[in-house]
Amino acid sequence: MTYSPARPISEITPSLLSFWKKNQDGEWIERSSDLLGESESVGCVHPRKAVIADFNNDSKPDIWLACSGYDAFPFTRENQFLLLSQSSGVYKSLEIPSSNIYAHGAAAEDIDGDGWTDVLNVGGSAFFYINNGDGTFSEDRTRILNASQKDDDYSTGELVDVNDDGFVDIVLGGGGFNEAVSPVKIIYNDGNGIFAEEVTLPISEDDYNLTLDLFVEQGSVYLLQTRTSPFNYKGSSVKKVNLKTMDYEVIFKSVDKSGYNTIVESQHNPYINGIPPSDVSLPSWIDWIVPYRNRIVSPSIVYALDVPL
Ligand SMILES: [Ca+2]
Ligand SMILES: [Ca+2]
Ligand SMILES: [Ca+2]
Repeated sequence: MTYSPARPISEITPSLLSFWKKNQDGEWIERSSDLLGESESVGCVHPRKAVIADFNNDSKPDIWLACSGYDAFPFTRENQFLLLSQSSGVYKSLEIPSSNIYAHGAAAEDIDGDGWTDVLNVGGSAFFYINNGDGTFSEDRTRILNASQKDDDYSTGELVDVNDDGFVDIVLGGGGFNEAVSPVKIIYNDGNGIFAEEVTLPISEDDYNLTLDLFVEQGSVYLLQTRTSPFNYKGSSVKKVNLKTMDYEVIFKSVDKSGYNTIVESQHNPYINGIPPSDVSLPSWIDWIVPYRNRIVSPSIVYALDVPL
């Protein structure tokens, strides 16, 4: 990103896209000139998540960017963005027309079974972009049936086969600033790409109730959450929800007692080389988590979250 939502909207500038490759010494080397034409290196203003999938079936990964636009009032929103592999060997950047939304999350799977990978969009409501197979996508709001979730404030989602029936299901998280309104939920695929049956996960009993990221692993949903009022975005916690019993346990928690994450309450050793921001008035939270070798890790050097599953 090249802009700051703390600056006036008149100073807004688009993100810059780049490719990096690890060399044999483990160093990251920029390789953008090999894969991006100069005119293709400009992305949307505020990319929030990059989803890797092959959207044009050429066996080369493509990148869908969930974009939210200027992330402060008046939240102007923007079109979603796609980097699509070309036969020339470089990527072409495409804006998805008429996709001017405040997207915070996305996930990719073939939902309608036609062989082309589709996109779940999450940002406020959740709906699909169905891949037409020619680099275009059609908005489809008919597949998630429960009207109650459509206008709620969801910000992250994944497509994963939670019940092992061979069809991906939707896991939605967010909560805005009221988890009771938009609780984390699983919406099951009926086998035809229609999502109707919903299961709601337990509401957090602490003030870490805004879900920023999640994944499903070994029969549990792992939720990365940050705090809301009055400690907005100060501190992070990870909850593990057992899908059989629906019990949850807090397996990681950073407690913000002086404006930033200095104190960690955990049985594990979650912060390695943890470096708090120098400006103690700033909020600080962990952006996202992934499972890796039976542990939960965060890519952030600052936080370096690392706890067992
Ligand atoms: Ca491709
Ligand atoms: Ca499809
Ligand atoms: Ca399923």
